[in-house]
Amino acid sequence: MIVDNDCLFCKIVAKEVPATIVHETERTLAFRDINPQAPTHVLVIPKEHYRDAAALAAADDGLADEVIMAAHRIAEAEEVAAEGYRLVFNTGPAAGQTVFHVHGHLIGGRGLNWPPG
Ligand code: U5P
Repeated sequence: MIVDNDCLFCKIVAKEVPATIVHETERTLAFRDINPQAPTHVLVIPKEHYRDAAALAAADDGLADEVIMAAHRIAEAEEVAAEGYRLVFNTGPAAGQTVFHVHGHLIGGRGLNWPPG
């Protein structure tokens, strides 16, 4: 498994940094964002280190699907799936990516504007 020892989210996967984990599978992990932007704001990640969504999809056939399905299951568990939610993969600094371990922001529980800021 690819691990980056300097990566904050790899440390969360290793349980070296605390996080409020809401969902875990063999290859994915999901935890609450420490700075939530909505009533539901969960970060969904592959345990393996990939810098962004494109690197994940290119490197491991099927793992991106697992991340997206995990997000949907969490949305159902949080009871935001029926009304609708957003799943955002900020990709690159101009898009606001600050942690370079791919993560989907699952955001829901309130009305969401479009276009985003
Ligand atoms: N974040 C956490 N836990 C941490 C550090 C950062 O949840 O220990 C969150 C930030 O609040 C931010 C996200 O929403 O990680 C990184 O998202 P992005 O800006 O890289 O898309």
